[in-house]
Amino acid sequence: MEHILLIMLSLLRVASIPVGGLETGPAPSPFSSIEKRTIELNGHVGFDSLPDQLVSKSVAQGFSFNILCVGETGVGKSTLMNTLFNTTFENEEASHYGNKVHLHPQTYELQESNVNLKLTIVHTVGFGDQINREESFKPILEYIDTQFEKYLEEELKIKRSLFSCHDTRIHACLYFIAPSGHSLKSLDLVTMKKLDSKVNIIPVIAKADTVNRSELDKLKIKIMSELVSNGVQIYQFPTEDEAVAEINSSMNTHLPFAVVGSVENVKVGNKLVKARLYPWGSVQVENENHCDFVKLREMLVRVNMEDLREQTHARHYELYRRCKLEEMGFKDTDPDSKSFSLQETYEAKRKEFLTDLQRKEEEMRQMFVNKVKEAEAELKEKEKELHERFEQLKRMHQEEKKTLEEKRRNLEEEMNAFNRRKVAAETLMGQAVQGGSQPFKKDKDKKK
Ligand SMILES: Nc1nc2c(ncn2[C@@H]2O[C@H](COP(=O)(O)OP(=O)(O)OP(=O)(O)O)[C@@H](O)[C@H]2O)c(=O)[nH]1
Ligand SMILES: [Mg+2]
Repeated sequence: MEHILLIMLSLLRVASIPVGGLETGPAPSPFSSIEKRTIELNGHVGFDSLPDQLVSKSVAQGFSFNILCVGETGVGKSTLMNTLFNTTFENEEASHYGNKVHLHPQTYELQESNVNLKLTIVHTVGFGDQINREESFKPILEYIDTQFEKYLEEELKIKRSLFSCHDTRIHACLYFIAPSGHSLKSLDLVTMKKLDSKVNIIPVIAKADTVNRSELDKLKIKIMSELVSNGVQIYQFPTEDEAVAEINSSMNTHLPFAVVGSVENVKVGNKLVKARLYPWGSVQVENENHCDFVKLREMLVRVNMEDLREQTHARHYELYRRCKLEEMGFKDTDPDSKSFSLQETYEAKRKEFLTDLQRKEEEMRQMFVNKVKEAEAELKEKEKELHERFEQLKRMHQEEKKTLEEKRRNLEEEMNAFNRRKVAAETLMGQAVQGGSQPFKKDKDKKK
């Protein structure tokens, strides 16, 4: 809640910045009612260089592109990335014994001609290795959302640096389908279904050299029909732009691309080519009769890289941002269809937050009082028990005292009786002594 309020506060501040505000969807322009007229220029002014200015500015800024590789352990993700960018990225083989899926991002600075590209490759590690795979998609979804969240936070800052900050949002998700089997596994379907509203999914059949031509054709058809029947939206190469419409619409029919990866250079004829060598021949990665690797590279890197970046921002990020802001209580219009007031929403949220805080405080106080009462009752109970015990001991003690008292009295009486007998005996003895020694002697003998 506090977090939401903070974001709202920064949004409020951001909303007051008149120039270069949020990159939101189309807002009603204050100039829309102004009548526009077309007039002829009498000579060259120079604003036709605007596209060139944009190009040189973009080139100077550099570009970022982020690829997410989702696929089972050992399906060929790292090899394909190395083949695609014609280099050797740092790769570590994943273990099959991880207890959950995690994501491993790595960023590289690449340069081609004078264009700098900050490339981030994110691999899923341990995907498909667990016995229970129900939760396998979650870490992937969380990773994608975290990148959107980071961008949104940057957007909501007072001092924003959207151009210079590293945009880590995923632009393309290469989903590696294992070539074994007759169609998609349920793990593939569930994962793609969960990801399709978050990222541009390009499905690829990995290690396509392990399937023969007719089986591969059947597999492609089966995969596509399963994706359609399960309502999974994969990325479609755009056909609006005339310059690429033809190639893109033709490539859409080749999906999912059946790819082969290799970093091995093999001599074929008198040329060195990337290929996989087998005892019966070689599979050339860049030979379109052998696999669709070239089609994938053309579509992903050469033709549609910018569209993938744009779609990520305009479609997937926009959806994330809209849901997030709505979740926080923002609307474009209020229930009476009046335009939305940021100040009012902020006040309403603040009030809601304070009421919530008060309620929680009251709950905690009540809880504390109850706890104290409980402890008090417990103590009272203990005290009562102790008191009863004390009374019992006291009674026992009194009874014992009484018994002892009685015994003492009896003993005293016995002692008195004894003393009396002793005195009587002594008296008798005295009289006997006085009465004569003979009888006394006789008595003495008798006594003996
Ligand atoms: N037949 C065939 N083997 C391939 C292909 N691509 C990769 N391999 C082999 O498959 C094995 C695993 O390849 P990696 O690229 O390491 O697979 P990965 O998906 O990155 O594996 P982890 O990162 O450990 O999940 C290696 O022995 C590769 O040589 C391919 O297109 N065809
Ligand atoms: Mg790997």
